Amino acid sequence: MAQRRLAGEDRRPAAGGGDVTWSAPGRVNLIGEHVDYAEGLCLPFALAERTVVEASVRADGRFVARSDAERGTTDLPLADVGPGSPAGWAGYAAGVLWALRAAGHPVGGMDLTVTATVPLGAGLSSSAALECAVAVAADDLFGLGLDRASLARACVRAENEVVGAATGGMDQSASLLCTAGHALLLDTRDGSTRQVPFAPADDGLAVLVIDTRVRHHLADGRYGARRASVEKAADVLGLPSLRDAALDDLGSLDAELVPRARHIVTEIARVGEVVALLDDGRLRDIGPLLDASHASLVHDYEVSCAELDLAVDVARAAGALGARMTGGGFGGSAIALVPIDRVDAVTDAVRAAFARGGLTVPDVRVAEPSAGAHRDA
Ligand code: GAF
Repeated sequence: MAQRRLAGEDRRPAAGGGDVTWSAPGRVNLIGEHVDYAEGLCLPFALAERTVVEASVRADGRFVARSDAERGTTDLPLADVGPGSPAGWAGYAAGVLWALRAAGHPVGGMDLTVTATVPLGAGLSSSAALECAVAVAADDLFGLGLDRASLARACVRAENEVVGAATGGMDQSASLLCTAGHALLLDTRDGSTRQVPFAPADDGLAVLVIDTRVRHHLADGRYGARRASVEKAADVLGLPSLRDAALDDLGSLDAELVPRARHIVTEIARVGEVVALLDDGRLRDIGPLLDASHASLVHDYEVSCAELDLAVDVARAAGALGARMTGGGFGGSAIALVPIDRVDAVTDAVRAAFARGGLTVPDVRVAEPSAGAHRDA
């Protein structure tokens, strides 16, 4: 990574001296979409693509962060960090320091240089990867000794309160808690987790990630509108969340809330079914559940888009066992479960279909279930 320096800075190296980096991964969610703000179950796994921060303590109480040309440099006193400030990408990073301080932790100024291999806006949690890399760096540099759940909470506050995106906590938990060769079964009701062995290659399979290159932003209102519907539905039903709802309960809801609530109830059930199949060593059989999840996100939750649907349809026709959009939707990425000997055929078919449609050709890569956030060196 770049080893650039800011001019005239007031930096102290980490204990042990020299430059130290921390990194955190992006994620794919295998299933359990848009249920993390309804106390539901999710099943993400970490990608090999990571955001890396070279970080050190600053004695002058400033937050100074630089990244590649697209993201630019931010420099402000930590005391000026708060809701809406700084705007843009740096809010995710500075917001973590703000949230840690708000929780009473002794966090001071920090200098950061950020590099990332997680594509931005691709629905692969580039924002959470940045937050989580900063969180583990701050935890080490300021000797906080916090557990991963506490760090995840700080990252979620950064995103909700400083950036203003009303997201749930799945992405931050995935980035902090995933382990290589596993998917993370996350129960967002009580925060409990279980590592579920997940090594598609052992079954002759691969999970393809198809980045449609349609960019989305979770603070643009559509995500928040879905969350508000779900919270309203729970309220009308007199429940703390839709985790406790059954399909039979939904008849008393206003017509426009019924499909939204139905997605939540059926998606949580699908996660349970997928986990049962994985526990049984039957990864090959989860395809229909991935397909059903996508259909629910298209018709009931209405968070897909034409490009995601094209990717899913073409992948299936070319030999995928199942496919679905992953992440917040409205663009971003789809995943497809593919026999290894069909990876090239599915990749070529998807790319060719987009080219024929005059669309930007997607990036298609095999996802490797990878490690969560850690100190690198
Ligand atoms: C985005 C959000 F950040 C997550 O909290 C989650 O709701 C996801 O969309 C949809 O499952 O990634």
